[in-house]
Parts: sequence; C-alpha cells; structure tokens
Amino acid sequence: MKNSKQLLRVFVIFTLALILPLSTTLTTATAAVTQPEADTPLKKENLQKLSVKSVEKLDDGVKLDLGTNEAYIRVFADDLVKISVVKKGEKEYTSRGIAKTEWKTPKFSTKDSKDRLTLSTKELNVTIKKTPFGIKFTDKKGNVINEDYMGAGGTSGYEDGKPYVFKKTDKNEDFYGFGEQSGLEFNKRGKSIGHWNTDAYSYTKDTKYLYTSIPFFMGLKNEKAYGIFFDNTHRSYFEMASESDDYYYFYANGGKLTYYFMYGPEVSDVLDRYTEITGKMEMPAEWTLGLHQSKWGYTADEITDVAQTYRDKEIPLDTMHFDIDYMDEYRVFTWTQEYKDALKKLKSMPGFKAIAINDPAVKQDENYRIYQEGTKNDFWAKNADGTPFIGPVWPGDSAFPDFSKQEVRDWWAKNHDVLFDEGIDGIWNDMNEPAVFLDGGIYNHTMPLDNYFGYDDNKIIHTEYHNLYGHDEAEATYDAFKMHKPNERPFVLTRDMFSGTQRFAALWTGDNVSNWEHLQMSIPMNMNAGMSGISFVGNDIGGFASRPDAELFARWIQVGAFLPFARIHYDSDAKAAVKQGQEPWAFGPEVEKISKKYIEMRYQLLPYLYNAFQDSTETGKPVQQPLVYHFQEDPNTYDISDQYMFGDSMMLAPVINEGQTSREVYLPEGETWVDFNSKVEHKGGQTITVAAPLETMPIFVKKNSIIPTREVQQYTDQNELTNLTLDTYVTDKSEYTFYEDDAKSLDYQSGKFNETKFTVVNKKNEITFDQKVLKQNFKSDLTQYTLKLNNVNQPKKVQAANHKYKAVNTLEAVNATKRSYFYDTKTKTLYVSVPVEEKRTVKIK
Ligand code: MIG
Repeated sequence: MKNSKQLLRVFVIFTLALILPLSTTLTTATAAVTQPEADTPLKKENLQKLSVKSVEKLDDGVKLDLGTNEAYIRVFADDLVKISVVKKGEKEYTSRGIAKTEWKTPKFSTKDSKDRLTLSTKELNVTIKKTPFGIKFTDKKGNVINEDYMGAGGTSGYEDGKPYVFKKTDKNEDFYGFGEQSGLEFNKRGKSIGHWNTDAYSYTKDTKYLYTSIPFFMGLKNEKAYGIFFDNTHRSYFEMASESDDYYYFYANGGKLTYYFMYGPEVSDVLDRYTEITGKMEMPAEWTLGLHQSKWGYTADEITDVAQTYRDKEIPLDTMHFDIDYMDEYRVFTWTQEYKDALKKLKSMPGFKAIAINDPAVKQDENYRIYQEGTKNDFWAKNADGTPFIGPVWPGDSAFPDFSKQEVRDWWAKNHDVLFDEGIDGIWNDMNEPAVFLDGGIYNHTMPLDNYFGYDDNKIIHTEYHNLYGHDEAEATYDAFKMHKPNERPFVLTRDMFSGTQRFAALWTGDNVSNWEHLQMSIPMNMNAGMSGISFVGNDIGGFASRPDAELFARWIQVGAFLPFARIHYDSDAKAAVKQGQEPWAFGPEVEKISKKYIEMRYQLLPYLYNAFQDSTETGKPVQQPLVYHFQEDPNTYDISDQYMFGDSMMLAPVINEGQTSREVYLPEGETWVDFNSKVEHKGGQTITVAAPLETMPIFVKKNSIIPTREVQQYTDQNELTNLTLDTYVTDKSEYTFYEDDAKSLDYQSGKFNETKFTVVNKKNEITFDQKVLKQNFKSDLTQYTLKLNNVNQPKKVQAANHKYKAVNTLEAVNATKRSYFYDTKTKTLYVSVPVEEKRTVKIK
C-alpha cells in the first residue's frame, strides 16, 4: 500500500512537472481538450428479454414481477409517471437532484388483461405490453406520445450492470435539452450525447463531455411535447436516433433504471413539470442581473482601476469578480492582503458588488487551518484503500472535501465567513467536476474511478458520485448564505451541475474560446440549458481562452448584453498569444460606443429582465428562450439555432459570423413583428433580410407586447424605481403583469411583493390603458407609468374620467408633468404620463 502511494506521489510530481510548464507556454489553440476515458458502448446482443409474470396493484401505481427483475410504475400526476426497473428485491432510487418526492396521486384506473395492463389518468394512458415487456404512452385520443422500441431485442433492463431503455423514434421527432452541450445545432436529433462532468478547457463544437450532466430531454413530434428525465448520476449516454432513424436509447455505466415520463403537450408544461421534480430557481438578487467584469490575473490594483474606468466612462457595471489570484497560494478561504485591500476599496466605491471564486481542492499543508480541520474530522474523499485522496490542482497537492456528507457541507458553509466578512457578495464555484491535474492512466483529469465518498459502511463510489460533486458543493455554498446572510438572496455561480442544481446556482459555460464558432455555439447551448431548467446561464463574453478581435468582441457584447447571466471574463495573460484586454474600451472608441449602447439597453430593460426571471421561478420558463418554446405549432422554428426570444416579447437575431453586415431572420407565424431599430412592421411566417452593420443587432418585438423599462443607471440599485416606462406595441390588445419586490431580500417569500396588471386595448378610434393592482404588499417607490405607444397616430385628446391630460412638447416635459402626453411625429410615438394612482381608464382618442 505504501509503495503504491509512493508511486502515486512520483506520478503526481512527474505529471505536474509536465502539465504546469505546458499550460503556461502553449497557446490555447493547440491545447488538447481533456476528455474522460473512452465510451463504453452497450452490447446490444446482450439485452435482457423481460416479460411480466404478475401484477401487484399499489396505491399510486403498480408493481410488476419481471422474473429476475421488478418494475414499479408510479403515477405522480395526471401527466407524470415514474418508471423503475430494479433487480428483484431492490428498492427504487431517488437521486439528490430530485427536489420533490411527495406527490398527491391523482385518480387513475387500471385494466389488466392477458397481454396488457393499462393505467389511465385524466391525461395519459400507460399501456404495458407483457411479453416482451414494453411501455407505451398515449394521449386520451389514442395518439402515441412515446413508446418503447421492440426491435432491439429488449426494451429496458440491464446489460452488464448498465441500465438502458430503448424508445421508438418517429420520423418527425425532434429532441431538445440535455443541459449544456457543445455543437452548433439546437436540435439534438442524430446526436450522441454523454454526461460525465469534465474540465473541458478550450472545448470545441465537437467536444462530447463538458462540465454538466443533465440527463433530461424533451421529445417533440406532431407538435406535441413530452419529457424524459433519466434519474441516474453515473456516466450516461443518449443515442438520439444517432444509430438509426427508428429508435433512440439511453443508458448509464451503472446505477438503477429510473426515469420520469412527463407529457405536455405544451413544451412549457413539460418544463414546468421537470422543474417541479428537480426544483425551480429562486428569485435572484437584482444586482446579479447587472453586468459583471472579470479576468483571471487582474492585479489587485487592476480590479479597482477597471471598476473606476467603468464609472468614468459611464458604462454600467455592478460586479467585479475575484479570481484565484486573491488567495494565499491558492489556499481556499484565505486572502492576500493586497486583494483584501482592493476589495475594501471596491466596496467603498458606490454601487459595486464583489464575487469571489472558490475551488473545492484544499491544499495539503499541515499548518493550514482548513486542511487541519478537514483531516482531523475525516472530511476528505478517499482512495479505494480508505486513505484520503491527494491530487494536484492549483494549490499543488490537495485533498478534496466529501460534499456527500452533511457535516462537510455545513463545515464548508461555515468557512465562508472568511469571504463574507471582507465584503464578498457572491460565490463562484470552479473546478468542481472535480478537476484534478492528473491526466491519462487511471485519472483522466479527475479522481480514480474507484475513489469513494460517504462512510465506510455506506460508500458512494466515485463512478456514482462524480456528476453530483458540484451539485453538492453548490448546495453547501448556497447554505453558506443561509447561515451567514440569512435574509439575502444567495448568489452561487457554478461550472458543474447535475439536474436540480438550478435551485442553488447559476451556470456559466466554462472555458469557451474567443472565436466565432464559440459565439455561434453559445446560443444553442444556452437554449438547451434553458430547456433543461437552467434559466440563469451565461458564457464568458468575448470568450475565455485566447483573445477576440474588435469585431468579434462587438458582436459578442451585443449577444452578451442579453444573456441571462452577463459576465465578461477572460483567461490570464500567461496563456494568451496577444496582449489584449477584454474590457469594453480595450478595442478602441467604436467598440466602446457599441458596448456602452448594448450594456445600457440591458440596464434599461432591467424591469423586464427581472420579471422574466420571476416567471422562471414559477414556471421553469427559460429567460433565453428557443423559438420552439413559444411557437411549437410552427415547425419552421424547430431547428433555429441563431435566433431566440429574450423574455416573452423580444426576439434577437444577432450577427454571429465574421464580416457579416446583414442577415436573414425567420419571423414565426401567427404574429406581427416590429423591427426594434426601424419600427417597421412585418407579418410572421416569412424570412426577411435585415441590415446589421457592426453597431446593430437585429431585434424584433412581438406585436401586442408591453415591455417594462426604466432609465439607464450605472448600477442596478442606483436610483429608486419611480418611473416605469411601458414600451408598448399594440395591434389589438397587450397585457402585462408587472412584478415588483425589494429585489434583494427573502421578504418576497412571505408575500412582500406587488403585482399590477396593465392592459392596453386598441380599438378603432381609441386606445385605452388600464392598470389593475393584483397584489400589494410591498412599499413601492413608483409614482408614474410612462405609457409609450409605438407606431400610433397623433391623438386629439387623452383623458381619464374627468381628468384631462395635457399635451406637452418634449419627453422631458411628459416626465415632469403629471397627466400629460407628448407625441413625437417623427417616430410616431406617443408618450403618456399616467400617475400610479390613476384608477380610471385612460382613453386616447
Ligand atoms: O484551471 O481560476 O473556468 O473561469 O478563470 C483554470 C482560474 C481555473 C477555470 C475557470 C476560469 C477561471 C480559471 N479556472
């Protein structure tokens, strides 16, 4: 044993010696992407041939005797069933990704015949074919939503310990979801997808294993959607009609066969259910929706200088990030004095928040408190022989906390006072795959597969735990806020996720690259994250590895300003071939102006963005939405990878190709679309070409929308929100329910929020505006709504009951004059200032 440890040590040192110089001298373009060991294909000739021997009725479903195995089919809701196939006598399984385990079983009936057994709810029939065993889901009209594939020899079961399921594929069936995935296509039909959380520095469109594992997807056929969540934390594989057009299948390297089947038919219903099972995100603090700036390797002075430059140039910014440079030789939960001072200085400047990175690896150093405590308390992940696993990461040889243990999570949470006490507002969890700087052999950039977590009498082998490591670290970090900042909304940013991590953390998509392909890839990647319950997602703006040129940065900041999570972040200078900053002003005055314009737009749209997040907390709706989320009746939207909805009303069609100054845009059917820049209106159901010079990103607003906006601020809570502008595009009727709370505390959870519904109706010769208070439990500072009506004719009069509104000549005058209006003849825009207390209908004739 001693020998092997020594060997390991030699290996570690040797490998470190190899890796460290390489990573600092190689340019990013030539560095190979780390990937795990080779895939382990399913042996299709060895599939189990199961059949139902007998049926036992349960309160919430049925238990089937399959001979060597048993199946449980549990009805959790009219459109939700949990399927488990286990070895005889084994229990069903629920991973730590699951948020809800108690379901109120709805009424259902069972019909048992010789060949089949059918469970029926109000929305779904689940028919089980007995020989061979197979499951079919149909709607109440008898349409097949999804069914097991019988042609492979076995539909579901185990092959050499690998749980698998085969499903029939319809020729019209498309697939979305799977969390963070590489590739330029949004639609994942035809793809081989794998889940094994991997530190994939400088990945490409063809890299199979990225940082997260979200074994959930949605199938869409004949305009109807269903979802399947394979609740298995082992390395998993999804062959989505990649081998044959007739079937798809999924399997894992171990664990149990457990999946949840949910029926829409709306895409939005599926996502709502999936995020009910795995948890919805909580309301983010508003400051987290502002712009973030970050670089690996900012000196202490640079952090405050960059922040000050933002203010000097009047480019809005909320947050500076502290990368690993702030720690004392990369010891977690420590500081070097100069960065501590920089933080203090930053926090004394108006409106700045700070986020600190935190890595899981704890430096092996007998004189370091965290290492001492973890060692004394047996808190580390272990080698197969029971000794603590030690592997090199940034601090050198390190131990890895075993986050599967509650006591370790509590301890980890507790130590965050070291960061919070100095003024840190949010935590950024990196390297939590967990990444280890040992490649090849038994390592593949992480721990050996036979490492274990948990307790000696209840071991969780690394193969099972790997994909959950970051999830549990995120929970521990989330708990740190509960412990130290009990009435603040936590902000955890993580690189690693499993299904359900969205309830603790936001996701950034790791070490992307400053090239056009990555800008392109970021869009389908975020849309699929959104289709997997991860609404709070963003990519390093400008790209992390390597450096962008001016044009790429300009295009990237246009996209970046509308990311759910908007952070500019870039790699240390040591790894870049050229000296190039990635602050908005680093590319000269033209790009600075473009950056400022789009960042200001984000800040103007803050009420709209904040409300989109609020929506997500209730429905799981993405913030960056694929078109199919809204337009599933329009098959032209199914494969669109370069356009998306930002919230419910704005469609973005960014330019993502070098040298391009115009582009084609598909306008979904059934709507009228207003070009946000020119105000020209277009009918939906057609593709148009729009001009897009470098300073312009094409944006379209769906007609019959209201977009709440506000004044530009330098940071999100610079001013009280007193005047809300309702940017309105109305053909016949626009409605919007505006949510408002204190934007930072947890008081909203006890009902301290307001909801006001605005209705704008456009009749023949009259436009009316109504506001209706739905909920009022928060002390708002709002005094005025500025109703901004786009593309309307000049009114003769504006009146609410006996209040006559006064015509004024400028926008400033509208804002300064109670009950007034201004018509801009040039742009055909009408501004009406409506006091919040106006309870009568405002009539515009
Ligand atoms: O091994 O902390 O993805 O955002 O700047 C690299 C340094 C470690 C990887 C993260 C990146 C971060 C960097 N980290």
